[in-house]
Amino acid sequence: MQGDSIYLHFGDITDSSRLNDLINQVEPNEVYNLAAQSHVQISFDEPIHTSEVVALGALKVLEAVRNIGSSHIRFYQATTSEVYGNVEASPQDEKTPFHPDNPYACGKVFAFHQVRLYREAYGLHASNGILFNHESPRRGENFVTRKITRGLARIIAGKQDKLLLGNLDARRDWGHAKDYVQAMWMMLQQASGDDYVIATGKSYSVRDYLDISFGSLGLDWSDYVEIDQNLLRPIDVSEFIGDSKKARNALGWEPKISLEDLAREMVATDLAHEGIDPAQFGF
Ligand code: G4F
Repeated sequence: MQGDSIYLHFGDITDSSRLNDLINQVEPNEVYNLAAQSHVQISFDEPIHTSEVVALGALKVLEAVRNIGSSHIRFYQATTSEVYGNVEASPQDEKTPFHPDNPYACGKVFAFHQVRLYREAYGLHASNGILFNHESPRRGENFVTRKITRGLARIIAGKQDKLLLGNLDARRDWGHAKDYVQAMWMMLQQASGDDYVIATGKSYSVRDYLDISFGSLGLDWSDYVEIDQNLLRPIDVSEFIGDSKKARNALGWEPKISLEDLAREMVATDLAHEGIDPAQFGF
């Protein structure tokens, strides 16, 4: 598929032969592996599929890159704060031990070590970006930030009365995807591959995010939110908070967009999606 400046090639991350063909055909300079079944709760329901995509999928891309035998290719792996699980250490940095608490995170730990191994054993320019939660108006609707802003816009539009959520006490270090994508690119511009935590260093609860987004329209979320026991996970990580000192020093990276601005952007986009002019609410 062709656009103005990008080509989209179809392929399945679990299909090694297709990955090999594509890497040979495209001869990329940089490969970013962002492919995943990335929903934590779904990974409890579909652990095998999740592992095939998240763990073996990453290894298959690495193999395709190694097979081409071309030393100029730089490889980025989307690792995640989920690799830390419920650890005592806070904030988490590159030296914090891994304790994955769901099938998705277990797959990501496997992939992390394969990337490190390919770097050390084969000299591949390969980096793990240990990215904490990153959101934008393009976020899938079954992740909590977007579920909240979509639900809020639908409430304003009169299309739903209630918003069903799970654990409101969970705390996450939420940044804006735009800032985080820049960090991914910066990693591949370095002389050699390495592992970097990318985070804001601030943690907020789901309740805080409700306060910010409903508050931006002058509403009290407790009038609309109900807890659905089915949305509680077998294990949920209570708090993530990242220390990205290494990335700040080595890459010169820092997050620019606050959680308040991110939430307002998401609320405004979802209002517009419902045909409501965000300017009505002072946006
Ligand atoms: O938005 P979430 O589903 O994101 P989660 O589980 O933190 O994972 C996201 O970020 C990770 C780090 O970058 C990625 F690796 C991963 O792929 C994904 O992008 O849930 C955030 C928190 C959780 O504690 C969850 O229990 O919100 C809580 N929550 C409460 N009610 C809910 C809901 N999460 C979802 N998805 N839906 C709810 O109704």
